[in-house]
Amino acid sequence: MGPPWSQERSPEESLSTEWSRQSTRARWVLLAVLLCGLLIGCSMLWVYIFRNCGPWTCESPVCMELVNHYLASGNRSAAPCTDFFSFACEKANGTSNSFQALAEENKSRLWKLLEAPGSWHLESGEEKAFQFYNSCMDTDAIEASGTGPLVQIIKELGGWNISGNWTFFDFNQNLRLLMSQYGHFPFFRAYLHPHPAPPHTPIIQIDQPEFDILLQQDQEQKVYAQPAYPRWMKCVEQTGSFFEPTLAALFVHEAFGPSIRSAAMELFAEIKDAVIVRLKKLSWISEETRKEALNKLTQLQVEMGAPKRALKTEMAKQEYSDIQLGPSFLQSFLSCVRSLQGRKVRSFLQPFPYHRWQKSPWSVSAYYSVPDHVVVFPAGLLQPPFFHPGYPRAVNFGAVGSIMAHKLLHIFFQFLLPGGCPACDTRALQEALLCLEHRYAAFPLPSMSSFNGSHTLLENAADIGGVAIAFQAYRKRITERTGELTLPNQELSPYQLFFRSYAQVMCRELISQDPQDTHSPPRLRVHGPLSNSPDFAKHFLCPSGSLLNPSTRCKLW
Ligand SMILES: *[C@@H]1O[C@H](CO)[C@@H](O)[C@H](O)[C@H]1NC(C)=O
Ligand SMILES: *[C@@H]1O[C@H](CO)[C@@H](O)[C@H](O)[C@H]1NC(C)=O
Ligand SMILES: *[C@@H]1O[C@H](CO)[C@@H](O)[C@H](O)[C@H]1NC(C)=O
Ligand SMILES: *[C@@H]1O[C@H](CO)[C@@H](O)[C@H](O)[C@H]1NC(C)=O
Ligand SMILES: *[C@@H]1O[C@H](CO)[C@@H](O)[C@H](O)[C@H]1NC(C)=O
Ligand SMILES: CC(=O)N[C@H]1CO[C@H](CO)[C@@H](O)[C@@H]1O
Repeated sequence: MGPPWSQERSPEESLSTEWSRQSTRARWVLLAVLLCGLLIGCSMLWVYIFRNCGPWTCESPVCMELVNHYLASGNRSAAPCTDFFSFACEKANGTSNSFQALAEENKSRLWKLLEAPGSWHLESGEEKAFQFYNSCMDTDAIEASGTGPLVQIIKELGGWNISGNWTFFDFNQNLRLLMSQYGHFPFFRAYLHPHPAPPHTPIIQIDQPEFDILLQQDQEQKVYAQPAYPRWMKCVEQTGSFFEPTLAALFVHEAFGPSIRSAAMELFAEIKDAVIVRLKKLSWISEETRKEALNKLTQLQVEMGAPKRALKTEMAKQEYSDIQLGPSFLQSFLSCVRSLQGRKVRSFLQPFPYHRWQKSPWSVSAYYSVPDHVVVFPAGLLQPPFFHPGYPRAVNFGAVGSIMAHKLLHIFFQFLLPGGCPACDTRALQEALLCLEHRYAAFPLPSMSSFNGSHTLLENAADIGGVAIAFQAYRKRITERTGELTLPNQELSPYQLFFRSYAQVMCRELISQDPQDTHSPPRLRVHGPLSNSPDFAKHFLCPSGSLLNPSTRCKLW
């Protein structure tokens, strides 16, 4: 008896089994060959598609608008490896100014909202914003009321002999009137604001009036010095400052919906991760400082788009109950001044919010607040042509991603200062910083001899790190998820588009450099970081030794 698994077979049986076994094997081989062929064919087709058709171009309306914007800015005959700034920013009749354009565009967005209140369900408080705006725009009525409203105020303040009666004025009485009713402090300046350090107790600061420089007004006048500054812009700005909660809510509703906000938060998270990766690889930092830096990064708060109160429209109702509009525009204006002043004072009596925004949600400047340890990205910045969820990712990472990374690096400025990190490898750090200084000093700046680069080292460091980190985040994103898009009619690969959109943000004509400006002139803010990026040189095929592909690079981040 054999083992149970051995069975006797007849010769025929055994023959047919042998044949069927052979034919099965042949079938398997055939199938394998077919599968292999199919696989090879598919992958060849895939490669072919990718080489010839991919990446897909984005032809949606937002992308086409961006393409037009890019085509209108930049000189495509300029050589990217020697003059990327002209390549991206210079056009036949001057240099485009991205931030100014964005700021103006978004004011015009508020303008449209104020011009067409019909589509809004208005609460009684919000209506006042529109009424104020309309009376500001009604120049005929302002002209028609003549000097009457002004003379009235002059009388109230004791008169002036051109107004007829000149009453002997009571100094204290007048001072009280001026300060309480007109928000004006003739002999000294009094400021009420939170102490810069936690717990931010309100403090009163008294100062002489001579040294009072209205920085904001000064800047705006500079910006609008050449073209006529239209009345609507003045009225939008005034309405914006008196009725900020309402306009903030309208702007957010119009331009910063939940999908934009979540796309911006997602981008921020990826940039922050990339900063952490960099930090872990920094060679000059000591272990203890690295830990401290990582800690700071995890504790950082971010405010995206608008302060939380701007999203709650109910607040606007009571805020303006003390505003009396009319009968003249001047009286409305003064009532608004008083109301705003009262609101500011009252806000100091309330529990402190985590962070008090220093900008309006429609403004275009992001900032990092050292005392509150918070980074703020206003909704006005997260708009086309800097950001849109429907853009190719290269655009969002290159433009707003670089800004986000730049702002995050502000957190580490303290370590770069002399003596800021005694435990670090100070020699390596100083070497990197010196390298940066030399790199920036070597760039030609023909039209601008007055520029002194001694204040710009830290911002240059943040520019260089910002681009490098945003690029790293973008590359990670590209390898993790496919489906990369680029723009039509640009002949730019996604990686090239990344650098193009970074430069676009920096476009600005340099009329005169403020000696106190801590940023480099725009051309340097493009050429400095790009010349330090081996990826830029690689993707634009820059010959080694060309301006933007130097033989050595500074190793700071
Ligand atoms: C564009 O760049 C080319 C090459 O640098 C230059 O010759 C040309 O004048 C530039 N065109 C404009 C409008 O600046
Ligand atoms: C510059 O040219 C563009 C079109 O190329 C035009 O739209 C724009 O108004 C011009 N700007 C000035 C200041 O001439
Ligand atoms: C106004 O008062 C000043 C000084 O009190 C005097 O010199 C001036 O002549 C007066 N002007 C008129 C128009 O009365
Ligand atoms: C000056 O004041 C007197 C009394 O206060 C008043 O009757 C008179 O109308 C005033 N004159 C002018 C020109 O305002
Ligand atoms: C730049 O400014 C620094 C101090 O702010 C000064 O020491 C230096 O001499 C200046 N350099 C030039 C070229 O003006
Ligand atoms: C620069 C720019 O155009 N930004 C946006 C600001 O708001 C307007 C709407 O009026 C948008 O069309 C723009 O894209």
